[in-house]
Amino acid sequence: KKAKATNTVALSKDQFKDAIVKHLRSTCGTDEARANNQAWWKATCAAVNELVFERLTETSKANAEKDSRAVHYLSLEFLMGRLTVNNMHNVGVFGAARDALADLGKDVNDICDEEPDMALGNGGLGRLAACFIDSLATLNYPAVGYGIHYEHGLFRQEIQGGRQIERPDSWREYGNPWEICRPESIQEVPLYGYVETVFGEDGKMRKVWHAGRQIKGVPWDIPVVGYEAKTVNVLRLWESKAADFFDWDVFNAGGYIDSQSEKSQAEAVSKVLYPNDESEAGKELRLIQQYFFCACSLKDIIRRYKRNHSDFSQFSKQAVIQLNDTHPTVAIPELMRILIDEEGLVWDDAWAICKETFAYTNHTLLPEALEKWAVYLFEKVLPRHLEIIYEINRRFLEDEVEAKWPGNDEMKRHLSIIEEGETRMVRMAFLCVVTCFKTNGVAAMHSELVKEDLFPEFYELWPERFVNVTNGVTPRRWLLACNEQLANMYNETVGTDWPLKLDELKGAAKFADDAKFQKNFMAIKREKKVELADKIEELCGIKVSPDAMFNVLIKRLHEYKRQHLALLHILALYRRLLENPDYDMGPQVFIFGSKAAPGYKLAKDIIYAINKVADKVNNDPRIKDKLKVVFMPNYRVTLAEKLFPAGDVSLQISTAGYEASGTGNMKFALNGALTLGTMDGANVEIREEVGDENIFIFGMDCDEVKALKAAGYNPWDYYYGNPELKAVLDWLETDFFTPGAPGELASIKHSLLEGGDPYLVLADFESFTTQYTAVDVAYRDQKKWAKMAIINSASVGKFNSDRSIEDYVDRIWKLEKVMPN
Ligand code: DL6
Repeated sequence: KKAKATNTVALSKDQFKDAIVKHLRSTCGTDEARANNQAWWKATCAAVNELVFERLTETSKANAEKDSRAVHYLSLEFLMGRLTVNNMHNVGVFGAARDALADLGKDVNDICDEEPDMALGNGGLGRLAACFIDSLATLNYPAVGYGIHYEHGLFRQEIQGGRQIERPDSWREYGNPWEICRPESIQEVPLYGYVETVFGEDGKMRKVWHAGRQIKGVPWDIPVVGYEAKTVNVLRLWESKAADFFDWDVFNAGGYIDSQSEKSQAEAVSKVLYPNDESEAGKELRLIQQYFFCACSLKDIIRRYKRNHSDFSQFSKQAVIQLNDTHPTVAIPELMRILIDEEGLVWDDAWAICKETFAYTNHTLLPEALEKWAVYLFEKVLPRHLEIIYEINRRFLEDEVEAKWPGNDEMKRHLSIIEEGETRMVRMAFLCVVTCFKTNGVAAMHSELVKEDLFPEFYELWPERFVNVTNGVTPRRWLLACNEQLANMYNETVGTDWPLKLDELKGAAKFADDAKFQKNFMAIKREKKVELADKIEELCGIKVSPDAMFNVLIKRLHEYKRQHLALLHILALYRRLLENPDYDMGPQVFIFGSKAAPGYKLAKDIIYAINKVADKVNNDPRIKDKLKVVFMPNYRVTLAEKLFPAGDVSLQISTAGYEASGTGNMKFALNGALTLGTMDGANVEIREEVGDENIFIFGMDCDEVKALKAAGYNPWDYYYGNPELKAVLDWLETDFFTPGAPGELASIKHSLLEGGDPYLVLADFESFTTQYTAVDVAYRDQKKWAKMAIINSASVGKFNSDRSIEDYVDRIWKLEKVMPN
């Protein structure tokens, strides 16, 4: 039994076949005999789009007619991955398309493999945005995602000699069938220049921003297809172009290069996604990127609002703007500027509108990721916005801080949106919290830390503004599309409504002890492991056994995520096996997938070390294939879709208090992996759902981490206190893994000892290795393991992104559903 197809729009196999052939000819200018796979893919997408575009038009018509309140999700990142399979599932034609292609002599997987990943994001934050817009469409909520149409998404990672090499990613080099250019909605964006104070005939003072440059924002719309395709919303991505890019006079006078320079400067704005989600980068260009997409998006929102409204009195009732982290914060002073300077509102009215329109999601507690912009940069690029920020700050400090803490200048300095110092900085997170009617964290524990540790005084001022919305993932992509076998098993067990009501998987938990169910469940897991093992051999040339326990650690590389803790454990296992070839452990494979920010040296050193250790371990006959280590290059959504279904053990090993939520942890559990993790982020809530006996928790909790740090953490105590830990750390300094080049892996040891081990890797090592022994023992009891895996998969309905969206709607957005005709 296949997952339920929509009755309203689905096509039969024959209809689909006709549509593909028609588009091969009329859209791709070829035919069945000559077409290559790229053309087959484009023709297939065009056939799907016949359904998608119709629903897109119906959706925007329904929204316009109802003049409904909508959420505008502003995000510098949308990590969409591929869309073909997802869209086919959501419009209910996957089966028809697969069979139609088969009849035409084509394999659906080969055809869909032609699609490049739309990698317009770095990691969790960007992928969350993609899941959220999927859920918004599925739940029929009026919503627009706004972002940047980067020419190059996140870099493509190659591994050469064990090291990460970054290559440009060109996701739309040969065109992308999912996007539609909308020149009718182009926007102009001013930059630089100066502000003039003028007095009108009525004697009123006005500010006029004389911009030094203008660039153009060209919108590209990606349809966002809700499951069962009732609603098709839009992700609108802005591409930058020169306002008047070609200077004929200069060109005719022989200045061929100069005539192009404005064009290249303008186009640089949407050229690349900054490959770092944890700190500011690229300074001026990045600030311009942020302003560019906020300015275009606000103009777009206001244009749509003005179709039905002649003043701004209803604006905040019609539009809610969600700031996905602080990256779009400049939208706040931009809306103030538009309302005051262009629309003639007085400050108080404009401020009231802003305060009711914006909401802010915080995704990190790491101090280096909390954005600050130098005042001098603002003054240069956005002089009027700086004035507005100063005024927001003045009123905040003089009115609200003064009222709460009278005469307390230290508190004013502490809470000021402007940080004083050698270089004065604008604290973007403060600007968000001061303005937004809601600030949310992304998991229960994180939201508590946002209140207690990050913004305690703001929480004291406005406790009602702080809420939690635990993250979620879309089950359409992360189960239905990526694990068809398990999806079908659930269809047979609990019915076909689970892609919309993930809680219904709970019905499968009662079979957790059933021998036949266990056998089928584990057979599917094995099938996915075989598929992954083939992929590993293809990409890495390493043979791994699908009967080994697959331990998977896939996420961006960062010290707080502690990939190096897993590496130390691997070294310990290797050492135990060398010392005692009969050391009692089941065969294990450790699989990593991770990109490091290009400028983050230690992160790149960790990738190198994993690869060097892998070389040695995988080729050492003494350990008889009991241990294998794999680093899969170019980790991205498409690879993730193969990794999540195949994992046995989901490694979620961040230092407690540092991972805001995590979403990979949810995808693994949904696909029947057991978590080995710390009490961090959403691991805490996963444990609540699956039960203490079905998860492996290790290490210090958040309070213990804080206490150890406060008491003065000394990593050397752990180094000298644990001979195995000392031995593996010392090993990194030898040339055992890098023959002839001793010390090549030493930076890891140094960061953990001389560097002070900021993320307490050594403190958690012993607990980690001990708990891993328990995992190994549990895995070798396959009946017990099957039961635990089934309970995990069946119990994580809470982590459906539809639930997250309903929480946002209930706690923040207050939207109503609109059903297109
Ligand atoms: O909320 C989505 C995701 C969380 O699941 C991760 O725990 C968190 O690390 C990630 N945060 C970022 C930081 N970006 N910034 N700024 O990506 O968000």
